[in-house]
Amino acid sequence: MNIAANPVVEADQTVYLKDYQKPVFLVDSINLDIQVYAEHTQVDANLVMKRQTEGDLVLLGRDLELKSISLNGQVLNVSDYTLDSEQLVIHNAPNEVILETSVIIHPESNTQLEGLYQAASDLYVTQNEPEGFRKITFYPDRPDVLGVFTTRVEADKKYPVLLANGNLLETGLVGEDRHFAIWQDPTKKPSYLFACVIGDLAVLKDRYTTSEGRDVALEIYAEEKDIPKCHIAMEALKHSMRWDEEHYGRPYDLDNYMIVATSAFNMGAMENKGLNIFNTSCVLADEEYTTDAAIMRVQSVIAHEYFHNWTGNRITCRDWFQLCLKEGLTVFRDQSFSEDLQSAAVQRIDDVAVLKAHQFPEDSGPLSHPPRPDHFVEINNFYTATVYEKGAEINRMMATLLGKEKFRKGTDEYFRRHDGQAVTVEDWVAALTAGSGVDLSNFLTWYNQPGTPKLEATGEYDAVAQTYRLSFKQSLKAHAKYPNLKAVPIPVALALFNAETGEQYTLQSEALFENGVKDGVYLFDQEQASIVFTGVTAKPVVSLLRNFSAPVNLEFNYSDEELAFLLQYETNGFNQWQATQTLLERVLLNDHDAAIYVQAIKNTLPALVEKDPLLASRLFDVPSEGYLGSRIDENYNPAVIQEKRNALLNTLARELGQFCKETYLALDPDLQKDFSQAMGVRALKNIMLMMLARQGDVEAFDLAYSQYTNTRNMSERLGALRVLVWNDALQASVALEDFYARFKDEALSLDQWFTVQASHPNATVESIQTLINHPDYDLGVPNRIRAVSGGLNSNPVNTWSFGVEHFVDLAKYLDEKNPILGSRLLQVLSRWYTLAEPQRSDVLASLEALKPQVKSKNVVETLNSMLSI
Ligand code: B3K
Ligand code: ZN
Repeated sequence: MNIAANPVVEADQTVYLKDYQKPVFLVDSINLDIQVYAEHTQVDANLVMKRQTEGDLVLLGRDLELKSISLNGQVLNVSDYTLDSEQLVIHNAPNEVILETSVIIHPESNTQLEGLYQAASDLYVTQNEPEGFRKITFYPDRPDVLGVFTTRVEADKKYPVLLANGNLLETGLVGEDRHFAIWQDPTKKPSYLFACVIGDLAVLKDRYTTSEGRDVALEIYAEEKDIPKCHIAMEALKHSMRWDEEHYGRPYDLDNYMIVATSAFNMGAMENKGLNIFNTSCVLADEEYTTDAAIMRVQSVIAHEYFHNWTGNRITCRDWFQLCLKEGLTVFRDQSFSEDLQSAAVQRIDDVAVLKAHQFPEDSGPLSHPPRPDHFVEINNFYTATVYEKGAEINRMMATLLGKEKFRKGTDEYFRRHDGQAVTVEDWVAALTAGSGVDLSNFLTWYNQPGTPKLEATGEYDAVAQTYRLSFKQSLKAHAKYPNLKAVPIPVALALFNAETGEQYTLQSEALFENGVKDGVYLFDQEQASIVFTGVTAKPVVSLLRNFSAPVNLEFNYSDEELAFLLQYETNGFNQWQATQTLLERVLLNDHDAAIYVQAIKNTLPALVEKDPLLASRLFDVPSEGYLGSRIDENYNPAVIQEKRNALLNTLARELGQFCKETYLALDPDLQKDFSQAMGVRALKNIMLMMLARQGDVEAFDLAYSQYTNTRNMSERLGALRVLVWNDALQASVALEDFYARFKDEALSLDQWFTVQASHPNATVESIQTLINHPDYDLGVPNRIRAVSGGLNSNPVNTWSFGVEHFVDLAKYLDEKNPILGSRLLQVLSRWYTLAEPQRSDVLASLEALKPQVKSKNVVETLNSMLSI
């Protein structure tokens, strides 16, 4: 049979970037009529299409029952087209086509959460990115086909809310029990941005006036009881709209913006044009029910989806290989937005911590791929930390190099050139180059090759000449699939400090990049190079990669004293934190003494607690067991890491005990001037409390229990609950019971109840099984699955023992029911090959045994990659 989809799908199902071909037909408009019934849904589509190039008319469709099809008014016979499980091909189609199809689909039994699916007894929603629309109707379901959508939705009146993208044109009744709504989206869009919602939901309304004077109706739809938890999201939405006008000159372009919350969702949220669909976890925010971290996440995801309106929707991707074009840029934009909401240093710390904990290990293991991959089997497997987070870092590097003004000129040029188009990473870099006047073309190398570069630096001080020479060398580990690795441009933001006075030098060097900012940025873009600073009057301490100016592994031969110096004197909060991390990593992995860290923290903390309590709290971050494990490439023994980390925590608890108690008792979140400060104080107090408990302070559990009881705030309550549960305190069970009774009808809070138990350091196969057997555990709700699995996985000793079976079983179960999630969860085991024997062989055997039992492209591709090490 002729399979002529674009890009070409080969027999082994791998799709290659090099095979990209323009669409044969474009769609001018599509009229959809979606009629929802209890046992099925009928979708009628009318597509007006024009030929662009020679070839067959290919419409993609999956799990569709074709009832009728006609072309330009003529009913087609089965001999006029070829239909298989993935597509419908019409040979010899004329140049202008009006195609009418009618299909039956089954959202009521769709557990994959892709296409149109029933998310709850009273709610139907869609998820079409990347390839879900083909599960709704036959369509050239690819991002470079942009059409005008008109959507009629019809359903029983027990679903009063009928939404689709764009403007509401008409509503009406159909007989006694049914009604309809017709929506039209004036903007041309690819099918992955189509959405509709049918349900019984309440709504929070507000308005926003854009910089152009457009009056926009804002609506957040959720369950009635959750509406009071939607105010923070609404404020964040308005804030994002203003922020994008001010920072990127991008106003909103429709008269309404709707957000719908559902708990049955595979990821955080989806940027459908004018009708975002969100996981409840990324909309609902209220200090009584959600933690501070969750509140920050809500704001950043609201911003992220809103920012997609320009970076993703108005300018979209030519093909799915370009995914990082929209995701990397939008993550960079939401990170910058969040830096304005709280301590900017802490936002950067948190973003880098995610990058290092997820993207670095991904990029050094069997799932490593370039931010823009050049082949895939299942695109859903490529919504990865590399595409998102490393993609964001590439944009950040270019922005750092250009400085604010030139970067803005570059993005202006991108929007000017490509509005309304489906483009590539090359187009983005070319527009930035043209707009800024700075040639950025060699940044394309970052997009095209995998791996985290190693950046080795050395420094030489010449006291007589008063010069300081910094030499750099970069290298990448060989990669079987990408043999021709090239040097990448690395912006190194740096500062020199006078080791005697602690003051920062004003940098003098001709090699610094002129980007209009005070701090120095050196663009290192060769395999080796050096830079000389003059006027360095005393031996300096150098601070490199300030604000983490490039996603590389830095090696510099610091002494512990120099790191302690940076902890105290560096004014860049991120590098202050980085110094603590490097120091502690040495204690943990190379048996250095912790005393230097303890002293430096004692010197630094008091003033910092006043200034930035959130940053102060982060300076207590002890690298997690998972992160430490990811730094070990062979003979990894999770139990040894756990033991060392516990020993360090015990030392810190002992050495800092008094300090922790005083800090805990002195701080009051209710006395802080704003949310960000209060959040910092809460974070710090929770850490102090954990330290006190570890130190064996008899009072610690009483303090924890009283914190648990005397608060309405979830961060405080959960922080206390964690201390009690993880330390098996006497009060643990009564607090757990209380928590359950309070929050049993609040799904997101109840997720926390599951997580706190699943993440108990001494969780066992039995304790996890008890959670899974709990009546509130539900394999149909991804958030609940993640609550337990994520908790379990926070203790690698558990992940790599009884956790292996847990994750393998989940992948097997979800393979058919929800392969996107199944594949994602299986990835937890991707670094199995680094384990010491006999664990390594045991895990390998479990993975091999899974192979014949799974079928989905998602799980199979992930498993094959994991095993091809
Ligand atoms: N674009 C969506 C992700 C869709 C994932 C499909 N598996 C969310 C986001 O990045 O905003
Ligand atoms: Zn996104």
